[in-house]
Amino acid sequence: MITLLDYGAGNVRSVMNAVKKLGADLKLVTRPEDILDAEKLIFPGVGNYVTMIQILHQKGYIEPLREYLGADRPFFGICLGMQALFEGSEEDASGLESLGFFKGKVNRFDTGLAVPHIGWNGVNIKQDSPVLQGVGPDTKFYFVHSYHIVPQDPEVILTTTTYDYEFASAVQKGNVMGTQFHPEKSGEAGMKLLDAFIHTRNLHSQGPADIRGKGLSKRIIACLDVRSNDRGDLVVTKGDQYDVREKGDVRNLGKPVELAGRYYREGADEITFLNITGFRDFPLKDMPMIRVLEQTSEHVFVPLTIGGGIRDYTDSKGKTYTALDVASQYFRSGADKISIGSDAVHIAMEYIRTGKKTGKTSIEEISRVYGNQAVVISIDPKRVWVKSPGDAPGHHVVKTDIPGPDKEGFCWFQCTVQGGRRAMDLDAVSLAAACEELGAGEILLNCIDRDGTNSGFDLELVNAVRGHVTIPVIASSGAGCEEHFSQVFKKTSAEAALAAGIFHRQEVPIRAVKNHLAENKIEVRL
Ligand code: 1PR
Repeated sequence: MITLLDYGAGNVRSVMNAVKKLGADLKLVTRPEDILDAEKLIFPGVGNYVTMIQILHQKGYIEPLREYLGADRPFFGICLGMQALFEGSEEDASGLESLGFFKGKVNRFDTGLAVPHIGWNGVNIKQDSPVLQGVGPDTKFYFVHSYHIVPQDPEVILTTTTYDYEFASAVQKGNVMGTQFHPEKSGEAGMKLLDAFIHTRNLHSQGPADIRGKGLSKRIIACLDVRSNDRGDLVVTKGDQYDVREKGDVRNLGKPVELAGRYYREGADEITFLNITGFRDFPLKDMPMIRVLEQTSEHVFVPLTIGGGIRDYTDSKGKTYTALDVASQYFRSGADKISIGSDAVHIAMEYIRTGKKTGKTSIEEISRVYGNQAVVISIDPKRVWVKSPGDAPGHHVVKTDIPGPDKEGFCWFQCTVQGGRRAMDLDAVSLAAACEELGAGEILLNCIDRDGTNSGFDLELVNAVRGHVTIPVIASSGAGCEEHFSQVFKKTSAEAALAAGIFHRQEVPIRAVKNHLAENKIEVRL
């Protein structure tokens, strides 16, 4: 029997699904007494540290947790659930006490690399623990965080990980352990680790170890554009420069849950669902994407992103739903990140115009509650060619090697809303930079000109945006062969690359992309 401490924020459904899949019974903590009654306790923390500590205090969980830990009973803290074991975090100015089981603090990454640290990274093993059976130099786990622990006592470090510098990525003392990475999002490797925690009687480590792991991988993301076709079936579709109709019908490339399952088995590092008509429908109305997420997260143990229609909404009866309500519903259903498209453009334009943060926009509210790593901005830009930078005042203009129809040598990347239907007076670079300031954690950079063309990623676009943000950028649109992926990783600093058509049509398997990247000395999770 596993007891799960769910304090009500973030995606705990994946942990629940993983535990169930591993054959254990599950009980949720609903009262402080449930903590002391637990046989084995898992504490998955996602989101914002301050919110977590406040809730632990409000619910009266701090003292029973301290008693449980003090008695060396089996405990597994994931991400924030591990950070809570320390004495406090730089993220927390509230002054509320943390669990303080381990001496040391939680600090923000101090690096020139992208923060949050997102993706699959290796671990250097420091203790011979039964939970790490089978973990080796090639094993990778999924990380998503901006803060990391700094334990005072090196003996409690179970693993370290290198991201610019080496930081402690897991701790263990007796039966109490925690990982910064998410085993429930780390595919087979993560499931093995959870299995060992659940099914091993004596978790104590057998002494020191010294195994070195590899570095952060470039991520390969499979994207599923989802909408209802004219018969009302929810299908995965795919556009050519955003036009998803062929001879009048919406292209149908398969069923969302089945395809997501296939991509998981084939080695996708993440899966993204975009509800492409979400801008005009209210996503909670008949909740089709919620069922897709619930069903997918039962058997897919890599991160899931959902986009489309995340904005404030008033229904016909005058009831208002905030973007945070919509996002919360998605997180509860199994999403790890939400992606905001059209709303982000409106928010950024207003922010750039006034220079003021209201604290009330979808980006600010969702990142405050769930952490900025949970907020992705999906950008749908189109090229606008100009003869000289002066022809596009107020926009980021780049010199281009792809001349325009009248041999123009410069261009800017114009943002659009409503699935590319409406062009706005904002460029993609300004949008990305404004959204980062407002609290976004990642950029999904599509490209209408390249979408569905198989002609390769728009490297100039990726470089322009990546050069103006410090958060990770996912290059999207145009992948046609393995070489396009090595090209985007060699010629830009994109952290991830996303593709749709070539995977749906089974033209290029995900494994072939990864093997090609590995042959080209680009770090990937194989
Ligand atoms: O504006 O917050 O409701 O979000 C709507 C979301 O739906 C946005 O993320 C927007 O990008 C997406 N979207 C809207 N219309 C379309 C369309 O295609 N008609 N799809 C659309 C965006 C782009 C990628 C595609 C890549 C890779 N599609 O998702 O997967 O271009 O394709 P490829 O590898 O085949 O070239 P909101």
